[in-house]
Amino acid sequence: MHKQHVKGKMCRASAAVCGAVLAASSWAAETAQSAAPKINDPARGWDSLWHEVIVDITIIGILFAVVTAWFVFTSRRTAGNQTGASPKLSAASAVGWTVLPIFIFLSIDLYTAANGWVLWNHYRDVPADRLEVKLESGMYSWDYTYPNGVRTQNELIVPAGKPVMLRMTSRDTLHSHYIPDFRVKEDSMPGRVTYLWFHPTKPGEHLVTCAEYCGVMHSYMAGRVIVKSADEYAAWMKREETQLAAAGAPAAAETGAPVAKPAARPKKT
Ligand SMILES: [Cu+2]
Repeated sequence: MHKQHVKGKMCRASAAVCGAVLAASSWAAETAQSAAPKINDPARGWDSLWHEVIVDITIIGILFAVVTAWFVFTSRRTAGNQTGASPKLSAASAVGWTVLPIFIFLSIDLYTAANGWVLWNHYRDVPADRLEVKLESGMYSWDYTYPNGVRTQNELIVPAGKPVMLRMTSRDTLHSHYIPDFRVKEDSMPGRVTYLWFHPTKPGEHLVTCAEYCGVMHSYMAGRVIVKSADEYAAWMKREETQLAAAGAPAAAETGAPVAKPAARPKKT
């Protein structure tokens, strides 16, 4: 009995110690995490805003349906020769019936719009630690140039876990680089540099398509984002670099990127 009691005490004591250690380690982990720059992935923000809007309009839709049904039911004609006798509305209640719904629905709209502005800032705020690729679009292909001069066409190969930024321009007409899975779409146009960024987190393949009518072959202007694991990406890039060197291509600095003008830098990077 005594032994059990002592054992119980020890258990409680060690649980307290364990708890303290766990709390300390989670605090340390949180501190380390907050030290690393936080990535505000717009794709997640886009999804939650979309979800919010769907919930809002569903609730509003049900509310309106119920109120309408109630009016239809309570104001129905109950006798064959019955004539309408609507109650007189005072000026105060007329104003109330107008102002209150406006106030409620406008506040919902403004709240959603404010969240939209926050999300827009996330779309424009590119993480400093990123892979930057230049894109020149043209009728009808997507031409990517990596910082070391490696080029690909219609296939953007990127490592998982690193934000990717595209600096885009066009050699002919207006195109729009759209990656539905990452919820990003941005025009590319001649004489101007635009940008977009996304955060691939796991290996996989994603469709790229042109979202701006650019000519008769517009619908064939499809490509892919291929997300590889960091190791596979490094191996692929090494092979490409070797091939580039073997082909005797001049260094990246000489070939220049397809973008001739200095790219407009997004603020806060
Ligand atoms: Cu196009």
